[in-house]
Amino acid sequence: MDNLVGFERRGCIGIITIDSPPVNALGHAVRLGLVAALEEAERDPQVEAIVLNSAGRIFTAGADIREFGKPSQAPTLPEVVAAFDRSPKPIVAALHGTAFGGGLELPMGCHYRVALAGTRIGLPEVKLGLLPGAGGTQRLPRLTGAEQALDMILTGNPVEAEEALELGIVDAVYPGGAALDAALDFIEKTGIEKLTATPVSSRTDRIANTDPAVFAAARAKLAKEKPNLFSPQRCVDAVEAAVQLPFTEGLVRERALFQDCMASPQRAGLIHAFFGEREVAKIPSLPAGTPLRNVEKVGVIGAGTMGSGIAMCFASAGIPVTLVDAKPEALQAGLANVRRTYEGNAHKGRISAEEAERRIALVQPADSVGALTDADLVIEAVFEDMELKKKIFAALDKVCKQGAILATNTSTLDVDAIAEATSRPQDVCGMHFFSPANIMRLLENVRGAKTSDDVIATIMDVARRIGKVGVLVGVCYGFVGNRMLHQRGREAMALVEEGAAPEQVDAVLKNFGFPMGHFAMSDLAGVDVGWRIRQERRKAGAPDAIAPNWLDRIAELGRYGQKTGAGIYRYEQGDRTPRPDPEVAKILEEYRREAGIVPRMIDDQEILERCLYSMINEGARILEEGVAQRAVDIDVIWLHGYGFPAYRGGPMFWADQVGLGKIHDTLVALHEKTGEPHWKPSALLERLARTGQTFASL
Ligand code: 3H9
Repeated sequence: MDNLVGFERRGCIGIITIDSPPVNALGHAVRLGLVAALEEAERDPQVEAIVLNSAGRIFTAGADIREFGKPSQAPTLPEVVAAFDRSPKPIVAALHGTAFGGGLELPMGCHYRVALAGTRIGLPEVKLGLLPGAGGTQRLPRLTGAEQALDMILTGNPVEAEEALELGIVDAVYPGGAALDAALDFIEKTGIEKLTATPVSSRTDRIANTDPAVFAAARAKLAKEKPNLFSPQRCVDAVEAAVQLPFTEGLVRERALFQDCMASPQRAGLIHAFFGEREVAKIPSLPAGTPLRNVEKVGVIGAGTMGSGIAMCFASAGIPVTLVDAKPEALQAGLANVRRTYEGNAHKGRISAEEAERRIALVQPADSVGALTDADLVIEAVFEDMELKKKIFAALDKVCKQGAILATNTSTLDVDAIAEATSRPQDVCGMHFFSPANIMRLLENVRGAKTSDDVIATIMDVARRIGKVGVLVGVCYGFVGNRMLHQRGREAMALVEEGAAPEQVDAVLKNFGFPMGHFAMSDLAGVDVGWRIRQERRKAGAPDAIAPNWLDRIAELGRYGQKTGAGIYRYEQGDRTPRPDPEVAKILEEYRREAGIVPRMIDDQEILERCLYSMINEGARILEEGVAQRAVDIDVIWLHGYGFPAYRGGPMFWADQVGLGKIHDTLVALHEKTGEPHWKPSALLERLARTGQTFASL
C-alpha cells in the first residue's frame, strides 16, 4: 500500500510521487499515501518546497471510479486536496500526459502547476453524471474565471497545456523531457525563496466581477440542448456558488450538489457506459496471447458513401487505403467525398490544411480488385446483393495474398455464406460500420463460423487503431444492433397502423432521451433503403419477409426522406427539421380504412413499452444464442450506434433498472392479448425474471 505514493528529498525539495498503474487513480490507498507523504515533507525541516509528481504516462485520471457507490473512506479526496491547499510549504504540481477530474483538482490544491506541452487538462466528471467534487468547481473559476470554467466543466472536454497556460490554469509549460525536471527547473528559475504558499482558494481576482448573465445563459443553453440531464444543471449551481459564496461555504455547496449527482440513476448509467466501452474490447473466448496479423495496407471495395467513409477511417489513422470501384463515376464521386470531407475539416480548423492533404493522398483509387494483391485487410462495401458479394469474395480469394483478412460490411447478409465463396473462410469476417462511417464510433465486428482467433484479435485491434468502439458479435440477420432495431421498428410501424401518429411515437422516444425519433431516423437514412431491402426479401420469398405496409406507400410516392424533401415528414428547403405532414396523415387514414383498421387513441406509456420491451426481449434472445457475448456488449452497441441515451446505460442496463419481472409480465400480457409469437418472453428473460436476477448478473 505504502509504495503507491513515494517520498524523497533532493536538497531542499521534497518530491511526492504517485505510482499507481495503470492511470494513477486516486483510490483510498493513494489518498492515504498522499497525506502521509505530505506530512513527511512538512515535518522535514530541510524541505523548503514540494513537488507533486507521478509515474507513468498519465499524471492522474482522477478519483478511482470503481470506488463510487461504496461508502467513502477517509481521507476523502476533498480532505486530501484541502491538506495540500493549506500546506505552509509551497507545492508545485508536475503535470504530464493527462490530468483529469480529481487529477486536476489535486494540482489546483497546490500552489503552482507546471505542465509538459500536450498535457491534457480537464474536468470530465459531467460525462460520468457528476460534477467536480473535490473543489474543482470552486478553484477552477478562481484560476480562469467563471465563464471559461463553466465551459470546461459543462463540456467535460480537456484543454492542452499551452491553452491552459493562456487560461491561467497552469503557470508554465515545458516542451518536453520529464515533468519532474520541468518542476525542478521552474523552482530554480523562479528562485525557491520567491515561491509562496498562496493557495488558489484565497484568490478572488478572477471571479470578482462575474456577470450573473453567464449563469442564466448557461442554464438556458442546457434547457435547450440537454433538458434530460441532471448533473450539468448542478455544475452551473456549483460554479455560481464559487462567485457568490466565500470559499469554504462554496465547498459545502459543491459537496451537497456532488452527493445529489452521486445518488442519481444517471450517474450509474453513465459509469456503466464508461466501463462498458472498455469491457467490450476484452474477448473472453480468445486464448491469452493470440497473435495479431499485420495490418499496414487496406483495401475498400465500393466507393459509395459507405465505402468512401470507411476509407477515411483508415486514412485518418494514417493507414494507406486503396479504394476500388469498377464504375469510374462512382470512384470519382467517392474520391470527391474524401476530398470534400477533409477540406471541410481543415476549413473548420479541426485539422491543418497539410494534414488534410496528407489524408487525401493516403486514399488511392483503383478500378479492380487486382490492385489489392498486397492489402493486409480488405473491406467490401458494395450494395446488399448476395450474388454480387460472393463474386467479389471469389475474386479476392484469387488475388489477395495469403493471410489477408477479407471482411464484408454487410448489414443483413449471411457472413458464413459469403465466406464459403472463398477457399479461406478462416480469413473471412464481417466489419459492420455505421453510417456516416467516418464519424460513427461503433463497429460491429462479426465472427463467422470459421473465422480464426487471430483474425478476431486483429479486427478488434484495428477498431482500436482507427478510434472505433469495436464490439464482437456473431452471425445472424441484422447482427445485434439492427436485429433489435428491427423489433423497435416493427412496433413503431404497428403503433402507427393502430392509430398513433408518427410524430407521437417519435416524441415518446425523444422524451426517453434518443436524439431523434424512429421515423425521423428513417427519413434521415432514406425510406427507400429499407423499402428496397423489404422488396428484395419479398422477392426472395424469405419466410419472415414483412407484408406490404404503409411505409411502402410513402416510398412508392418517391418520398424517400430528407434527401427528397419529404418522407414520413415534410422538410422545408435547407432545414432538416421534421414537420408533420397532412399528406402523410391522409395516406395513413386511407391505408387504415382499406385494411379495415379502426384507429384508437394510444397512450405514451404503451408506445414506450412496446418499442423498448420488444428490443429487450430480442436482446435476451441474442444473449441466449450467444450472438452477443455479454449484456454490456449490447448496451455499448446501442449507445454508440443508435443514440441510446448514455445516462440510461444502454437497453439491457436500463431493463435491469426497470426490473426484469415487470418487463416479463408486460410481455406475457401482450402475448396473451395479441397471440403474436414475438411477444413470448425469451427463455433467458423468463428465467432471470423468475429468479430475480439481472442481465448484469450473467
Ligand atoms: C472524479 O475525479 C471525481 C472527483 O471530482 C471528486 C471525487 C470526490 N478510476 O481508458 P483506458 C481504468 S471522477 C478507475 O483504457 P486510456 C480503465 O477502466 C473521475 N479506473 O486508458 C481501464 O481499466 P481496464 C474523473 C480507471 O489511456 C484502465 O484504467 N476522471 C479510471 O485510453 C485504462 O484506461 C475521469 O473521468 C478511473 N478514474 O485513457 C477520467 N480511469 O484496463 C476517466 C481509467 O481494466 N478516464 N481507469 O479496462 C479516462 O478518461 C481515460 O481512462 C484516460 C486514459 C484518458 C485517463
